[in-house]
Amino acid sequence: MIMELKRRLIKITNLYFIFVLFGCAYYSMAGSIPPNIRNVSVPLFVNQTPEFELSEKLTNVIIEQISEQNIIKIVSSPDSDSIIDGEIVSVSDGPYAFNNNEQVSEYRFSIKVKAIWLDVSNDKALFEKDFSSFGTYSIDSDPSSDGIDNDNDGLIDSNDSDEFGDSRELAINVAINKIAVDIVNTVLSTW
Ligand SMILES: [Ca+2]
Ligand SMILES: [Ca+2]
Repeated sequence: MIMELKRRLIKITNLYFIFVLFGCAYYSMAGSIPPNIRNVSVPLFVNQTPEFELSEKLTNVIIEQISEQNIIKIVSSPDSDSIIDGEIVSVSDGPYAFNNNEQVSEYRFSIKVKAIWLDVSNDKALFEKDFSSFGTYSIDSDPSSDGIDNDNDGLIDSNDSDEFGDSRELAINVAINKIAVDIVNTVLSTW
């Protein structure tokens, strides 16, 4: 019972923290938006890697974040006065943790992305930056029973409703989400 309460509290605290984070950032930038930037387009990121569907996933999460947080109006490319353009430069899978027998117990999926936010009318970069992130997974077990906090939210396995399905796929989604939040935060802090 107490554990359950504790878990809920952690989940609520995390949500609250995210809300505060975006809430504050949104509040503090009010009035300081460059007057010529009224909207943004986010074309599909270029994928330089052989990994499938990364561009679609990443571009979609960025667009989702921007509209959910009501940061700036999203329009299609030819009409926009700013563009968030990017490319997925590389991905890699490597050992992350070892067990007592010195065998790999956790792997790490890493992703590197280059992104630029362009002020179209002034042909000027509002930011140009490299982003990287990772997600961890175990190859021999299910994310719901691998003992790993796959999405790093403080909840593990059956205590976390997000931990299910293919473990590497989950690690990829975690890495993609982190990059998207990072890019959106950079947009917010550029103002
Ligand atoms: Ca897990
Ligand atoms: Ca978790």
